[in-house]
Amino acid sequence: MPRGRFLSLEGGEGAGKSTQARALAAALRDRGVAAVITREPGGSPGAEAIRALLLEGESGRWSARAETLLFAAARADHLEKVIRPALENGCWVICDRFVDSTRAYQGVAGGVADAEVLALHAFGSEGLLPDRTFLLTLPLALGAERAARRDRGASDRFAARESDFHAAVGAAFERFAEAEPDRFRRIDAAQPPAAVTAAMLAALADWLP
Ligand code: T5A
Repeated sequence: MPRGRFLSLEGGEGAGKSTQARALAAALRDRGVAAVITREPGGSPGAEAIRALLLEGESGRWSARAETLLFAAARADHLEKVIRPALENGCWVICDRFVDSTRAYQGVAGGVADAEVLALHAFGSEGLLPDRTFLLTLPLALGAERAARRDRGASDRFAARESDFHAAVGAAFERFAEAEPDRFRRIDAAQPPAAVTAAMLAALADWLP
């Protein structure tokens, strides 16, 4: 059984990652590819319990270092219980956020060194990286507007942060994409949903049956 492909979707708040994870999975299944959708933080029962700790409560509930440890622990469980078994069964895994989110949010925007984030990833998740990462790009204001419309004013600990924080996150993702052009594909997420999905499929053409 050939190993499945591991795809991650990254980007700022409201970029459309969850919408596109669903649409991409449906498009892959239409092409006969077995695809599993999952998300971070969360994706396994243990990691979903950690998700609640991370997303609920006061914005200053955890330091960036404590958050980094919690995300790494959640990811280790998610990888062991869900992602690796699916890949070994030949399924493609579409993950809504992965370690690049920790590098951007806790790392660049939160002040934790990238080397420390990656060292924890090496320990917790054996350093596994996605085979391909789609960076969904759109202006911050448009993402915030989409998320606000969806959430009707309610926001979690991260979405509630200042616009400077979100600008730092966006700039960090851009730098990661520039540094790893083999893994990353930038996708214009300001387009209508079907056009975004088509762009991702085009960026997978080399692997599609
Ligand atoms: N986090 C996460 C870290 O700090 N470190 C980490 O290591 C990890 C893994 C997770 C939070 O945790 C932080 C980052 C996050 O702040 P979450 O609740 O899981 O939070 O949510 P997010 O991943 O942030 O997802 P978002 O809330 O930003 O939304 P999505 O998934 O990007 O967007 P989506 O698909 O829900 O779409 C938003 C709205 O826009 C519409 C949708 O219908 C929806 O209403 N929409 C579009 N409208 C017009 N055109 C399009 N192309 C559209 N696509 C979607």
